[in-house]
Amino acid sequence: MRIDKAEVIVTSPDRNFVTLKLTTDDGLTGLGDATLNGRELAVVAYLKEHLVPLLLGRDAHRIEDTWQFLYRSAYWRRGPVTMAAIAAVDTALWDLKGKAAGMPVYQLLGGASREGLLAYGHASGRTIKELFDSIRAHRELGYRAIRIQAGVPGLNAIYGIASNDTFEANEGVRYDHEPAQRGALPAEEDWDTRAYLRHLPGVFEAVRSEFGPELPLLHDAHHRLTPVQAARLGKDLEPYDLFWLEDVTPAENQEALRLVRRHTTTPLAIGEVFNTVWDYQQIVREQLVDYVRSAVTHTGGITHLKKILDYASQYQIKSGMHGPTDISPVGMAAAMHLGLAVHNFGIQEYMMHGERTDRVFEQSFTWTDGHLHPGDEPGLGVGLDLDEAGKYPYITAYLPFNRLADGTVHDW
Ligand code: KDG
Ligand code: MG
Repeated sequence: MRIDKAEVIVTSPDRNFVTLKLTTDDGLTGLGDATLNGRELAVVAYLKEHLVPLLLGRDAHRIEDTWQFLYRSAYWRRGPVTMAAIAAVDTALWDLKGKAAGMPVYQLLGGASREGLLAYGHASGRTIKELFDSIRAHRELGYRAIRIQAGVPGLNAIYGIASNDTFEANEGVRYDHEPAQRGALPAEEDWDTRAYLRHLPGVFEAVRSEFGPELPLLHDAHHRLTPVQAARLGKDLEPYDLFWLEDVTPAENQEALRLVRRHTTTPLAIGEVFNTVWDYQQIVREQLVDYVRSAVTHTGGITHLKKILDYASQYQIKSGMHGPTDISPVGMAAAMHLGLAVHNFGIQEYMMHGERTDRVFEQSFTWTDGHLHPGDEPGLGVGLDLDEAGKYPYITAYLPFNRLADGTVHDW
């Protein structure tokens, strides 16, 4: 089974996606997600200019060897662009191996460790009333775990709070199919950490008294706090029994989490911007977090993320794979196969894709009672309709950024 053809497909149905499609000499095709939100074309160039020529003629069965070859032979290791490109190759090779074997990928990874994957969605609101509406709408969609993001009085625009347009377009479900905004320049938002820290515990108090103690609740701080601010937030949220508090401090400094951990028992999650096991070395060894947030798409594929999860499992740390809409249906399927197979699955983030995206990518996963299952099609169980994909050319889009009241660019 040799790789005969390698194509990079860019499409923008509800948002931009980059997909690698490998075709073998015996006619099988495999797909890999290479979408890097806001920097998509850098990965396209990396794949087209540097990896595709290396792949042609290779034995598609040699997944580990191909991974090591692409990673080590480059000399320049790690980084989101490199690791998203390698992830796409790796994922497409697992898809091919599954099709060649006539088995879903999770079977090749050891078989199912559970019946389905508990998933959480994103409820948000600028006010408590909007937030409650959003939580109710998510429960009606079947979600059994919910991330809570809330507006802060005095701040105009905060990342993760869906806009009015989004609210209306999606009939009350505050889903942002395009968390990056289409446009030539990134949008500017505002931020005030003290106002946020004062406001958030009251939001969780209100949510717990309305929805009771059972519902698993999560929150994402989007890397905006110093260690001591994060420690305080973790303590203040302890009465509300969070499933996790995510990305409290900027991800570069792993030591920051020591201080946070010393002061709070609120479970911590981090890692959606990490790319390799080395980013996790210290925080896993010192048990500074409870969940690792890496996606297959941004962490070198199924092969490498499985190694991270196996390492984490030695320290009772579980998976919490990143699954916003910028993870394509191919990346989501890869996450579901891996999550079903590993023992230390924790929870899966799942923001539903838009209808146009679902027409471009034919999918076979199921969503039952708040749980995902990748289905039993051979490989990943995702197809790509090239005619549909061709209708939606790439559109420049950036994630927003934020400034403090005095104009300083703040962490994100
Ligand atoms: O591309 C980045 C976004 O998808 C990310 O900011 C979303 O933080 C996020 C999350 O937890 O899904
Ligand atoms: Mg996040």
